[in-house]
Amino acid sequence: MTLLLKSDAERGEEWTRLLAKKAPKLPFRIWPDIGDPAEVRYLAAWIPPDGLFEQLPNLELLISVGAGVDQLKLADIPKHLPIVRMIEPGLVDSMVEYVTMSVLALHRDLVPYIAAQREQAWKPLRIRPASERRVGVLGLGMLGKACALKLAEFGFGVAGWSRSRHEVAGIATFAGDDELPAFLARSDILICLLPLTDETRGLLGAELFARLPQGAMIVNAGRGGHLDQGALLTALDSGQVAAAVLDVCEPEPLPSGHPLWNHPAVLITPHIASRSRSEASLDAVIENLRRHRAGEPLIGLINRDRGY
Ligand code: NDP
Ligand code: OXD
Repeated sequence: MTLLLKSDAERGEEWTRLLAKKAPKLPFRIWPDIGDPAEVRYLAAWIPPDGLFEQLPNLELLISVGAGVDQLKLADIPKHLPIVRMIEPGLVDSMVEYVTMSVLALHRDLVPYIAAQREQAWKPLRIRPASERRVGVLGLGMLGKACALKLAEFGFGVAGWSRSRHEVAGIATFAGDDELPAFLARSDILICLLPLTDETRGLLGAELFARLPQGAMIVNAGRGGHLDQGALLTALDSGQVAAAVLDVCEPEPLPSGHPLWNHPAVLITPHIASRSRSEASLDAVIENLRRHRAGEPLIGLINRDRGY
């Protein structure tokens, strides 16, 4: 009943140390040292190497070490294999911090102030109360809902959009493609926390920008593939979009010389909004292994047809 990890060296060292305390009887291997392939029942990975599934005839569970599963080639993963994603509180806390930081930076005019500082210009702008700014969160899942609730505490008018209808106290909720235009029309700051799927790829494009209020601002902490980067540059140049905070881009890293790097209205971070924390993610893995053995529902089980 071996657990095999395919990840970076840092996570490998931490899991080895923590498993010795938390689950000393669980056989644990770090790829490429897989031992007897027939013994491997559980695989935890970000991107499984090509051909690994064919090598592991008795694999029973695939665990994504991140919250997203878009990095997996779902079509190449044996159909019978359940896939779970990482659900742990640290991932949520870090994303709430990042999104709060970004929204406050945009709301409090940090982008023009950075530009003014470069010119040694002292240019105070009117402080706009949070109650005069409407924030929209694309995606009301584990991350989007927590961010929406935190932002509401500042007094922003917060709304969220999801595929199915949600009810969240203090948040205006919109569901499905039919309600997207109304949601966008009231989003002065738009945050993307959607999973990347066939349906959401390229959603942050020219058509969506045109539906936002003039001078809206964007935070993309989902995936680079959600954003049409060329359309963003056009919208920034026309003033339809006033500023953007991008934690993700396509490709990553953004190629040197790309016009987004030096755009005065764009803040870029290197996909650091959140990351699963070793101890809590290992606890989540151990709990899912227990559930799997006991035949109980798995936490974070993805629906392959939806792609998230
Ligand atoms: P969840 O699966 O919990 O939530 C996804 C949300 O998106 C749900 O509300 C879902 O609707 C909604 N959604 C999905 N597809 C559509 C659609 N076609 N139309 C409308 N709504 C849709 O995901 P998480 O909140 O855990 O994570 C979201 C994403 O954040 C991850 O997939 C990953 O890409 C990204 N991420 C980025 C990180 C970073 O560091 N930048 C770190 C971690 C995650 P419904 O509720 O109806 O199902
Ligand atoms: C994730 C990520 O999905 O790191 O966890 O982006």
